Amino acid sequence: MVPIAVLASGHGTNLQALVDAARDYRVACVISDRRGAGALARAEADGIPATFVDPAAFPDRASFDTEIDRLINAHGARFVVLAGFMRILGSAFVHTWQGKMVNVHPSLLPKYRGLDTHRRALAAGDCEHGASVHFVTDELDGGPVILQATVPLRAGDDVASVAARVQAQEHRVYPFVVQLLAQQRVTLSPDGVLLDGRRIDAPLRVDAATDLACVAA
Ligand code: NHR
Ligand code: GAR
Repeated sequence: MVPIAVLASGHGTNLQALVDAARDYRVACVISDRRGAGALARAEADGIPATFVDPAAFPDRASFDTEIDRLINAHGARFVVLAGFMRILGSAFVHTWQGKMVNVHPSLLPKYRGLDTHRRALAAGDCEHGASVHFVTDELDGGPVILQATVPLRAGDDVASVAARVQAQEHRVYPFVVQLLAQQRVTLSPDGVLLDGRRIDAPLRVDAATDLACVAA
Protein backbone atom coordinates (compact mmCIF):
# COMPACT_ATOMS: atom_id res chain seq x y z
CA MET A 1 0.00 0.00 0.00
CA VAL A 2 1.28 3.41 -1.00
CA PRO A 3 1.76 5.73 2.00
CA ILE A 4 0.26 9.21 1.58
CA ALA A 5 0.38 12.33 3.75
CA VAL A 6 -2.82 14.34 4.21
CA LEU A 7 -2.57 18.05 5.00
CA ALA A 8 -5.77 19.52 6.46
CA SER A 9 -6.83 22.65 8.31
CA GLY A 10 -10.49 21.99 8.98
CA HIS A 11 -13.13 19.46 10.00
CA GLY A 12 -11.43 16.69 8.06
CA THR A 13 -14.45 15.22 6.30
CA ASN A 14 -12.35 14.72 3.17
CA LEU A 15 -9.65 13.07 5.29
CA GLN A 16 -12.30 10.75 6.69
CA ALA A 17 -13.52 9.87 3.20
CA LEU A 18 -9.93 9.15 2.13
CA VAL A 19 -9.34 6.90 5.14
CA ASP A 20 -12.64 5.05 4.74
CA ALA A 21 -12.14 4.35 1.02
CA ALA A 22 -8.42 3.52 1.15
CA ARG A 23 -7.43 0.53 -0.98
CA ASP A 24 -4.05 0.80 -2.72
CA TYR A 25 -2.95 3.73 -0.52
CA ARG A 26 -2.90 4.24 3.23
CA VAL A 27 -2.92 7.52 5.16
CA ALA A 28 0.51 7.44 6.83
CA CYS A 29 0.24 10.81 8.58
CA VAL A 30 -1.98 13.85 8.97
CA ILE A 31 -0.50 17.31 9.34
CA SER A 32 -2.43 20.45 10.24
CA ASP A 33 -1.55 24.13 10.53
CA ARG A 34 -4.51 24.64 12.90
CA ARG A 35 -4.42 23.58 16.52
CA GLY A 36 -7.60 21.69 17.36
CA ALA A 37 -8.49 20.97 13.72
CA GLY A 38 -11.15 18.27 13.48
CA ALA A 39 -8.87 16.48 11.04
CA LEU A 40 -6.32 15.84 13.83
CA ALA A 41 -8.94 14.31 16.12
CA ARG A 42 -10.26 12.11 13.30
CA ALA A 43 -6.73 10.89 12.55
CA GLU A 44 -6.05 10.07 16.18
CA ALA A 45 -9.35 8.20 16.41
CA ASP A 46 -8.20 6.06 13.48
CA GLY A 47 -4.72 5.50 14.94
CA ILE A 48 -3.00 7.67 12.33
CA PRO A 49 -0.05 9.83 13.45
CA ALA A 50 -1.33 13.40 13.60
CA THR A 51 0.79 16.51 14.03
CA PHE A 52 -0.07 20.16 14.55
CA VAL A 53 2.63 22.37 13.11
CA ASP A 54 2.27 25.91 14.40
CA PRO A 55 3.03 28.45 11.65
CA ALA A 56 3.70 31.04 14.35
CA ALA A 57 6.64 28.96 15.60
CA PHE A 58 8.61 29.54 12.38
CA PRO A 59 10.39 32.72 11.28
CA ASP A 60 9.09 32.48 7.71
CA ARG A 61 6.91 30.42 5.37
CA ALA A 62 9.87 28.52 3.90
CA SER A 63 10.95 27.13 7.26
CA PHE A 64 7.38 26.06 8.02
CA ASP A 65 7.33 24.25 4.66
CA THR A 66 10.67 22.57 5.48
CA GLU A 67 9.23 21.15 8.69
CA ILE A 68 6.17 19.83 6.82
CA ASP A 69 8.47 18.21 4.26
CA ARG A 70 10.55 16.62 7.06
CA LEU A 71 7.43 15.12 8.68
CA ILE A 72 6.10 13.78 5.38
CA ASN A 73 9.41 12.04 4.69
CA ALA A 74 9.71 10.78 8.27
CA HIS A 75 6.46 8.87 7.67
CA GLY A 76 7.61 7.56 4.31
CA ALA A 77 4.77 9.22 2.41
CA ARG A 78 5.05 9.22 -1.38
CA PHE A 79 2.13 11.54 -2.16
CA VAL A 80 0.86 14.71 -0.51
CA VAL A 81 -2.91 15.17 -0.48
CA LEU A 82 -4.30 18.58 0.47
CA ALA A 83 -7.74 18.18 2.02
CA GLY A 84 -9.05 21.58 3.08
CA PHE A 85 -5.53 22.83 3.72
CA MET A 86 -5.71 26.61 3.99
CA ARG A 87 -2.05 27.63 3.91
CA ILE A 88 -0.27 28.53 0.68
CA LEU A 89 2.85 26.42 0.13
CA GLY A 90 6.08 27.93 -1.20
CA SER A 91 7.70 27.12 -4.51
CA ALA A 92 10.56 25.04 -3.08
CA PHE A 93 8.06 22.68 -1.41
CA VAL A 94 5.82 22.65 -4.47
CA HIS A 95 8.74 21.75 -6.75
CA THR A 96 9.87 18.96 -4.44
CA TRP A 97 6.40 17.39 -4.65
CA GLN A 98 5.50 18.33 -8.24
CA GLY A 99 3.41 15.56 -9.78
CA LYS A 100 3.03 13.94 -6.36
CA MET A 101 0.76 16.52 -4.69
CA VAL A 102 -2.95 17.12 -5.31
CA ASN A 103 -5.66 19.40 -3.94
CA VAL A 104 -9.45 19.35 -3.97
CA HIS A 105 -10.79 22.82 -4.64
CA PRO A 106 -14.47 23.70 -4.24
CA SER A 107 -15.16 25.14 -7.71
CA LEU A 108 -15.08 24.18 -11.36
CA LEU A 109 -11.59 25.56 -12.07
CA PRO A 110 -10.50 27.82 -13.70
CA LYS A 111 -13.59 29.48 -12.22
CA TYR A 112 -13.27 30.84 -8.68
CA ARG A 113 -9.71 30.28 -7.63
CA GLY A 114 -9.00 31.24 -4.03
CA LEU A 115 -11.49 31.45 -1.21
CA ASP A 116 -15.25 31.92 -0.73
CA THR A 117 -16.09 29.97 -3.88
CA HIS A 118 -19.70 29.00 -3.09
CA ARG A 119 -20.75 32.58 -2.35
CA ARG A 120 -19.14 33.75 -5.58
CA ALA A 121 -20.84 31.04 -7.69
CA LEU A 122 -24.23 31.94 -6.18
CA ALA A 123 -23.63 35.67 -6.64
CA ALA A 124 -22.76 35.10 -10.31
CA GLY A 125 -26.06 33.27 -10.87
CA ASP A 126 -24.28 30.15 -12.09
CA CYS A 127 -26.50 27.10 -12.60
CA GLU A 128 -23.58 24.69 -12.36
CA HIS A 129 -20.85 24.47 -9.73
CA GLY A 130 -18.69 21.73 -8.25
CA ALA A 131 -15.24 20.63 -7.18
CA SER A 132 -11.93 20.08 -8.96
CA VAL A 133 -9.06 17.73 -8.12
CA HIS A 134 -5.82 19.16 -9.47
CA PHE A 135 -2.07 18.76 -9.28
CA VAL A 136 -0.57 21.50 -7.11
CA THR A 137 1.83 23.86 -8.86
CA ASP A 138 3.22 27.31 -8.11
CA GLU A 139 0.14 28.85 -9.64
CA LEU A 140 -2.38 28.98 -6.80
CA ASP A 141 -5.35 26.77 -7.70
CA GLY A 142 -3.93 26.82 -11.22
CA GLY A 143 -2.31 23.40 -11.57
CA PRO A 144 -3.48 20.84 -14.17
CA VAL A 145 -6.97 19.56 -13.35
CA ILE A 146 -7.46 15.78 -13.22
CA LEU A 147 -11.18 15.47 -12.55
CA GLN A 148 -14.19 17.68 -11.91
CA ALA A 149 -17.46 16.78 -10.21
CA THR A 150 -20.38 19.01 -11.11
CA VAL A 151 -23.46 19.84 -9.04
CA PRO A 152 -26.52 21.88 -10.00
CA LEU A 153 -27.27 25.20 -8.30
CA ARG A 154 -30.97 25.58 -7.55
CA ALA A 155 -33.32 28.41 -6.61
CA GLY A 156 -33.29 28.81 -2.85
CA ASP A 157 -29.73 27.56 -2.44
CA ASP A 158 -27.47 29.24 0.09
CA VAL A 159 -23.79 28.77 0.88
CA ALA A 160 -24.56 25.97 3.35
CA SER A 161 -26.76 23.98 0.98
CA VAL A 162 -24.25 24.36 -1.84
CA ALA A 163 -21.28 23.45 0.36
CA ALA A 164 -23.03 20.27 1.46
CA ARG A 165 -23.84 19.29 -2.13
CA VAL A 166 -20.28 19.97 -3.32
CA GLN A 167 -18.69 18.18 -0.38
CA ALA A 168 -20.75 15.06 -0.94
CA GLN A 169 -19.13 14.88 -4.38
CA GLU A 170 -15.66 15.66 -2.99
CA HIS A 171 -16.01 12.71 -0.62
CA ARG A 172 -16.82 10.43 -3.55
CA VAL A 173 -14.28 11.58 -6.13
CA TYR A 174 -11.22 12.49 -4.03
CA PRO A 175 -10.52 8.92 -2.84
CA PHE A 176 -11.14 7.75 -6.42
CA VAL A 177 -8.47 10.09 -7.82
CA VAL A 178 -5.99 9.30 -5.03
CA GLN A 179 -6.50 5.61 -5.81
CA LEU A 180 -5.62 6.31 -9.48
CA LEU A 181 -2.48 8.18 -8.34
CA ALA A 182 -1.43 5.37 -6.04
CA GLN A 183 -1.86 2.92 -8.91
CA GLN A 184 0.20 5.27 -11.10
CA ARG A 185 -2.65 5.31 -13.60
CA VAL A 186 -2.77 9.13 -13.35
CA THR A 187 0.54 10.97 -13.72
CA LEU A 188 1.75 14.48 -14.52
CA SER A 189 3.93 14.97 -17.59
CA PRO A 190 5.28 18.12 -19.25
CA ASP A 191 2.35 17.73 -21.71
CA GLY A 192 -0.24 17.68 -18.94
CA VAL A 193 -2.23 15.01 -17.15
CA LEU A 194 -1.82 11.43 -18.36
CA LEU A 195 -4.35 8.65 -17.72
CA ASP A 196 -2.92 5.20 -18.44
CA GLY A 197 -0.11 6.94 -20.34
CA ARG A 198 -2.40 8.94 -22.62
CA ARG A 199 -2.87 12.70 -22.31
CA ILE A 200 -6.36 13.81 -21.32
CA ASP A 201 -7.40 16.86 -23.36
CA ALA A 202 -9.80 18.04 -20.67
CA PRO A 203 -10.46 17.13 -17.04
CA LEU A 204 -12.45 13.95 -16.43
CA ARG A 205 -15.98 15.15 -15.70
CA VAL A 206 -18.51 13.42 -13.46
CA ASP A 207 -21.70 14.22 -11.61
CA ALA A 208 -23.58 12.60 -8.74
CA ALA A 209 -25.14 10.04 -11.08
CA THR A 210 -21.86 8.93 -12.66
CA ASP A 211 -20.63 5.43 -11.85
CA LEU A 212 -16.95 6.13 -11.14
CA ALA A 213 -16.05 2.59 -12.20
CA CYS A 214 -16.91 3.69 -15.76
CA VAL A 215 -14.78 6.85 -15.69
CA ALA A 216 -11.32 5.36 -16.06
CA ALA A 217 -12.37 1.93 -17.31
N1 NHR B 1 -0.08 26.06 -2.45
C1 NHR B 1 0.35 26.22 -3.71
N2 NHR B 1 1.62 26.58 -3.90
N3 NHR B 1 -0.45 26.04 -4.79
C2 NHR B 1 -1.75 25.71 -4.62
O1 NHR B 1 -2.50 25.54 -5.70
C3 NHR B 1 -2.26 25.54 -3.30
C4 NHR B 1 -1.38 25.73 -2.22
C5 NHR B 1 -1.83 25.61 -0.90
C6 NHR B 1 -3.17 25.33 -0.66
C7 NHR B 1 -5.51 24.96 -1.46
C8 NHR B 1 -6.26 26.20 -1.96
C9 NHR B 1 -7.75 25.93 -2.19
O2 NHR B 1 -8.16 24.79 -2.47
C10 NHR B 1 -4.06 25.16 -1.73
C11 NHR B 1 -3.61 25.23 -3.04
C12 NHR B 1 -5.46 28.62 0.84
C13 NHR B 1 -5.44 29.83 0.19
C14 NHR B 1 -5.09 31.10 0.93
O3 NHR B 1 -5.31 32.20 0.45
C15 NHR B 1 -5.70 29.84 -1.18
C16 NHR B 1 -5.96 28.67 -1.85
C17 NHR B 1 -5.98 27.45 -1.18
C18 NHR B 1 -5.76 27.44 0.17
N4 NHR B 1 -4.51 30.98 2.16
C19 NHR B 1 -4.10 32.09 3.01
C20 NHR B 1 -2.56 32.13 3.18
O4 NHR B 1 -2.05 33.25 3.38
C21 NHR B 1 -4.70 31.96 4.39
C22 NHR B 1 -6.20 32.00 4.34
C23 NHR B 1 -6.84 31.59 5.67
O5 NHR B 1 -6.11 31.15 6.58
O6 NHR B 1 -8.07 31.71 5.77
O7 NHR B 1 -1.90 31.07 3.18
O8 NHR B 1 -8.55 26.89 -2.18
C1 GAR C 1 -13.62 21.23 1.35
O1 GAR C 1 -14.88 21.51 0.84
C2 GAR C 1 -12.55 21.73 0.40
O2 GAR C 1 -12.95 21.75 -0.94
C3 GAR C 1 -12.36 23.12 0.88
O3 GAR C 1 -12.52 23.10 2.28
C4 GAR C 1 -13.36 22.00 2.63
C5 GAR C 1 -12.66 21.19 3.67
O4 GAR C 1 -13.56 20.36 4.35
N1 GAR C 1 -11.07 23.59 0.53
C6 GAR C 1 -10.77 24.86 0.50
O5 GAR C 1 -11.58 25.75 0.63
C7 GAR C 1 -9.30 25.15 0.27
N2 GAR C 1 -9.11 26.55 0.25
P1 GAR C 1 -13.04 19.19 5.28
O6 GAR C 1 -12.04 19.79 6.25
O7 GAR C 1 -14.25 18.72 5.99
O8 GAR C 1 -12.43 18.15 4.41
